[in-house]
Amino acid sequence: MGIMNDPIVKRYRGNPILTPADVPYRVATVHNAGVTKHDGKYVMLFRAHRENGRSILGLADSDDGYRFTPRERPFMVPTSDGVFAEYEEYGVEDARICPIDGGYLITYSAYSRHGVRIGLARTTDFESIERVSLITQADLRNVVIFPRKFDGRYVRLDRPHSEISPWSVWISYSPDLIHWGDSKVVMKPVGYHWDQMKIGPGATPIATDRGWLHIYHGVFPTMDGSVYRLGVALHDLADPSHIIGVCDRWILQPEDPWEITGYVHNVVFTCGAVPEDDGTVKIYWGAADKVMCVGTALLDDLVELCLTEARPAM
Ligand code: M1P
Repeated sequence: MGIMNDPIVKRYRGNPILTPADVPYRVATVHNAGVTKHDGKYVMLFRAHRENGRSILGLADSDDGYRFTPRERPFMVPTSDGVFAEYEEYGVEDARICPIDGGYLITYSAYSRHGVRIGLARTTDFESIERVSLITQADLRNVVIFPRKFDGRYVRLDRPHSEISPWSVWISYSPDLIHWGDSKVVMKPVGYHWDQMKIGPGATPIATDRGWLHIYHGVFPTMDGSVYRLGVALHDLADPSHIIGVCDRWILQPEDPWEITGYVHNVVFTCGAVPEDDGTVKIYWGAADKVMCVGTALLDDLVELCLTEARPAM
């Protein structure tokens, strides 16, 4: 672990790395992007509000993971085809990318008059996209799929909400990406902690030799509105329903001016992180629901925090 007062996540000096002004079509925000590496290059699938308040997904490409060039046109807009049309009417949001089976699964929030549910789409090349299925009912979002199968089944973390058990993280399993079940709760907000109000899955989990590292978001209510921060949890490698440890402190909080003030104030929110060969991880976050930022951390440091500063998962 580095020097005691060093930040765990080192912000890139060139933040924010993507803003609405960089996009060649009209958008009010650029945030909450899923990011992955495809053919050695970085692909960022960002959410953008149109000026009617509804969201679409845009794509930006990068050679180095820091300087991104948005494509000329949006990548995914609400469809008018088939069963998806009714459920995407209000927009598509907060995509996560899971590399698996030689391609990429994309989970995204589909908003409509019926609430928010999760759509699953697939691509092999980030040129075309195939919608596969709507994989949750309403009022459930933040779905990340593990980039590996367990006993032949896909595994996901998700975030339902109920008055009795607010905004907790659950796990579910599927043989075919369409039918999901064997669900159980794995992690809950803990009273009088930085994430006491709600938690939600963030980036696609990353395999390390000591477990799956999951970077999640947590929310604390204040008299000045909610504060969104990022934290880490470590899941068992063979059985991801078992959480080895949740770090008791956050790893990132709103500090830069564009994290404190924006479309929604005081938000850092991740949908993607990319592990690198040198043991670092690039963590991408939406800042104040308005722009995209990136920072780096050592994977070993994040894992260590889950082990040495752990609190129970529930
Ligand atoms: O405005 C902050 C975030 O609020 C929601 O997140 P969640 O319900 O998971 O806490 C989402 O609208 C998210 O997109 C947004 O960044």
